[in-house]
Amino acid sequence: MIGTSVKPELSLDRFTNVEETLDVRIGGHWTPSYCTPRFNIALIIPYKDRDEHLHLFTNNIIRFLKAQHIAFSIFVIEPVGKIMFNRAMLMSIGYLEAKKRQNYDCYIFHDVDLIPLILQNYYGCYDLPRHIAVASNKTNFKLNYAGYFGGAIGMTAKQIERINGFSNIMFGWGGEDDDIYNRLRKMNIKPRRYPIEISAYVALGHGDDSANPKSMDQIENHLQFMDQDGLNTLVYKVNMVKERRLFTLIYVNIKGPS
Ligand code: NGS
Repeated sequence: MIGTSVKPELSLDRFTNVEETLDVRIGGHWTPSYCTPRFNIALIIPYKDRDEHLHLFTNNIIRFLKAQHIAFSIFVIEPVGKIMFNRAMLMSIGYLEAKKRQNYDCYIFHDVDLIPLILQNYYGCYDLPRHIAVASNKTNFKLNYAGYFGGAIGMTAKQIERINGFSNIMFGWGGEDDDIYNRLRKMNIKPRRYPIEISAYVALGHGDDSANPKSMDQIENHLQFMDQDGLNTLVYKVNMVKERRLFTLIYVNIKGPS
């Protein structure tokens, strides 16, 4: 798969029909009325300060999931206050908060700046965790590296619990996805990918986030502590829940460096 390259059309125009979102229930829930959906998914977006992307993303993904006849709820998890972004921790929180509301078949963790291009990239979960956003224009439609597990991933509750969720200690950009991959590998679980031709994305792109200076060290050294850093040590407080038209926004208080 590494080295193959496809170049789909990058036009976003076809995704901007807001009418398509009108029958979504407040809070961002939808179920097809004409069939029994194969999956009911929670789409979880770790988020901070990306209004424009969020607008574009939700309008696109809703249209996309509807075309796949998948029932969905969209949760946006945002930390309160000036705090370094901790993507993995927000993902764990999103998982717990979604699960509190309903037992979803599949939890999909998604960057807000990635738009799927190919409808065959089915947003469901299987017996193995999935790396869903395999390649984008940012990497010239190539897989970054063999163990790349970033952008968008899909896991069942059982698969998430098996690795104790995600790390709480990785503040700043980078490495948390590598850590998730390592957690899975440590449990002898090998995630799966669709071919790049199917799992291609447009990356909307953004300014540089501050990188996590400790990521390499954390990835290398803390795997052995996987059962001491994750869902079982997660501390947060829900500050406010806002049911927006296209998604449920959950503001959370977490502690960490600013
Ligand atoms: C690696 C990061 C990953 C990141 C990946 C892709 O270097 O978290 O780049 O980046 N690992 C570390 O920093 C240890 S991307 O192509 O999206 O810019 O996902």
